[in-house]
Amino acid sequence: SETVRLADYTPFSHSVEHVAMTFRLAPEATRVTTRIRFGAGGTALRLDGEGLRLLALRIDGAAVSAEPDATGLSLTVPDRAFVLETEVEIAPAGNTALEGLYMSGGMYCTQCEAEGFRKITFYPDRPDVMAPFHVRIESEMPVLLSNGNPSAQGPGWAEWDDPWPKPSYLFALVAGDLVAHSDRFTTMEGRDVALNIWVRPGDEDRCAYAMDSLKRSMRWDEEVYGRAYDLSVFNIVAVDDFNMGAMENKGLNIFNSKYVLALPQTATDEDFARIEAIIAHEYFHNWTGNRITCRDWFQLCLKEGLTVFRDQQFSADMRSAAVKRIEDVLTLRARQFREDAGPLAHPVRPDAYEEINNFYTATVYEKGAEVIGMLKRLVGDEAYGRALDLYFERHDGQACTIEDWLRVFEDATGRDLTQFARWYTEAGTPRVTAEESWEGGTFTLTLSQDGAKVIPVAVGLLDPSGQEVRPTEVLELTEARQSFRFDGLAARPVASVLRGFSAPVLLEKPSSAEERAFLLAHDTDPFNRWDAGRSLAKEVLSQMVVRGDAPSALWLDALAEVVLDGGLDPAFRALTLRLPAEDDIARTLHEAGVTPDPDRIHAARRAMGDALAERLRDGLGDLVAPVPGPWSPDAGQAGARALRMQALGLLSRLDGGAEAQRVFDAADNMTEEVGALSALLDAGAGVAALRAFGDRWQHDRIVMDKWFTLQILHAGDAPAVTAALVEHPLFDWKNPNRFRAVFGALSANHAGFHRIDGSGYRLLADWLIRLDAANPQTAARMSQAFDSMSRYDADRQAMMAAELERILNAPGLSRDLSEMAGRMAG
Ligand code: BAL
Ligand code: ZN
Repeated sequence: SETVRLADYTPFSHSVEHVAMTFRLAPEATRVTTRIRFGAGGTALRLDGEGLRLLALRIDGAAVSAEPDATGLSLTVPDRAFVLETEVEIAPAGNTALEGLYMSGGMYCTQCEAEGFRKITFYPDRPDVMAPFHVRIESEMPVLLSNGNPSAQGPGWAEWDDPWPKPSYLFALVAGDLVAHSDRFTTMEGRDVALNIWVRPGDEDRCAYAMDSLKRSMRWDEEVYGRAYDLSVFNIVAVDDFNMGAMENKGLNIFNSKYVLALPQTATDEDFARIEAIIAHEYFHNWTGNRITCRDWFQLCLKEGLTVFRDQQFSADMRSAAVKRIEDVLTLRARQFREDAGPLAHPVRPDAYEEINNFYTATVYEKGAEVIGMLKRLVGDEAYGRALDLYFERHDGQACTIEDWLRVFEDATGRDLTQFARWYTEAGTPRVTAEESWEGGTFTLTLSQDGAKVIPVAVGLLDPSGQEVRPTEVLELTEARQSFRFDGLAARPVASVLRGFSAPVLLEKPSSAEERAFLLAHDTDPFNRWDAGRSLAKEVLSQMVVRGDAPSALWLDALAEVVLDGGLDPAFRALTLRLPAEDDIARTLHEAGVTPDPDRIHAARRAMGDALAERLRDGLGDLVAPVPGPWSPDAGQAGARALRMQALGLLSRLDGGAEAQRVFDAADNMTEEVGALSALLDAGAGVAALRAFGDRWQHDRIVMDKWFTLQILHAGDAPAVTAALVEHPLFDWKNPNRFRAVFGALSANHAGFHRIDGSGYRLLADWLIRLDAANPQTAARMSQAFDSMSRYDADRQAMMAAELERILNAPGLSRDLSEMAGRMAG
């Protein structure tokens, strides 16, 4: 396969002044006519195009004959402005890859990012070619949608006009038998905007939360970033078969239905929070991504890192900033640190790829957002605001690079960001070491790093009674080793380092268990308070795995103190109660030079939970009491339910699941239904509840995904349970959500996936090979389960390597999966 390199970037030969398209929709033979007005640009024109049957080609009205090759069309064109017309035929019904124009549940829809538009028509399918589009759709379907504003319609047709120049990856078209949940929004500029969420008939009562989230997102972007919406209509469509979470097409966002549809009975609190975040994320892209886009796909983090950062800010404002930060760091460590530590590690701005779809990663998205958070921390909130204003002013309508982005900050602040730019170009998680000394009233903190980056390290100091004696200050680590002095202290302080997780680094700070228990009890920074408990728990768990120790009383007592403190936010207490994941322990052990044994890790984590249940025995009754008040999706109630469900899981270890069964039977919301079912499954008492759940929800695709996931996640022998479930009539493997529900759960069941008989590895590889023939993008994404190979013992490594080899030898393997398996096989 060919490698695409950042260093090889060259601008496109021609400008595109305008695009007019006509779609005559039919499942097996859709006709697409495209009329492109090109500016002058020389006589050689190369257009992308894949799987298109070319029917006609005209230049300035005169027929031309040309033969497309496998990836596009090369033409000789006039050395002046000209109009190119093409007519092609495509077959959306057979498109199982879900890229380009395809069908889902009887409706037509599109997914063009990153390179799907070339499966619709011949075009310069690259983000730096931007043009206004006019689209005509002809179809018997009642609802016909495209980007921009509606311009005209009649029986069997509709026309749309998008005045904002956009790259082809933001093109979208939908045609279906749909109903809308509608509302209106008036922008701060006085524009009246029609808001519609389009769903299949019967789903319209499940859109209220997504609509509410949309309106709050629109207001928030006006208030916080000064950005208003710019069309007369904003459409969202829910689609069941979708490779990603959602897509920010201009004026026509297309969503995976699980991130739109929600009722208290069908969606958990986590689902509600994710819907709010993804609705916001796609909406925010209208400015960070659409109005200002990427010059090339190497710059993907320009829009994704920034837009994730913005949706994180939004969720923090809507909910609890402290809890949101902890959740984001949990995700970052679980996904991005893992990625950075393995064969798939790459810089936030990669410099080479074979298949760009493989770079929609935790590194580009989540680390990309962390880099922006660091930049904001370094320059301060006020300067960040000025820099963003300048970014929108200077680059509106352009396709930009990370250099443009950093230049804006340099110009707004006068700061040289040459060293900071390394965060974009160097892969890997930096290690920062903190050492302390105390002499004559002066506390010295010495920080060192294994690289040469600018690292903002937020630090605060507490006195021995737990009072804060130095508020949070951002230290800038720019050298290999630097000392920072704090004078005039009456007693040796306890340092709280890397507050708020001020940089995405591995912090090594030699400190006693007592000191961490002290921080868990007293730190005024909620993130570090939680993280002190986390690091203590990891240490205890590691010692249980390696030395067979019992869980330490110090940890149990310190944790009980927080969990039983009714004055603390229940969401925070619930997070503190959450034990480190087995995969996280495996990574931590590996980093410490210990080969992780998945069975021992699993057993130790169970023993840890049992000990915790014993320690909290007297308090669990109160903690599992029903959450008062009518159900609401807000952060307060969600936090209370999270704590209740954590406690229920512990109680089930003591009562065999009796209380969980009562909660399950009485549940009127999905959070408690799933929480109780999980507790029952863990207690080995879930057979009846699982059957009841399946009977109740068998007609609901989104809920049934949970039914598949839960059984595998809580299975003793996950591969065996998975192997049985793929025979289930509802296992529709071509639906990405269902495939992920099953095989995502298999790889998330750490002990099960890594069974020493190799059955987990084999089963996943079998299905990746099968899925690859239908949907390479999702197959490649799911193959990432193998990226932790090098952590494990020689037997497991050999078995994983053999499966990767088997994948690589599969006939007709896609570029997507071939690149991923090749990188992981080494
Ligand atoms: N642009 C792909 C989907 C998203 O990040 O919003
Ligand atoms: Zn995005």
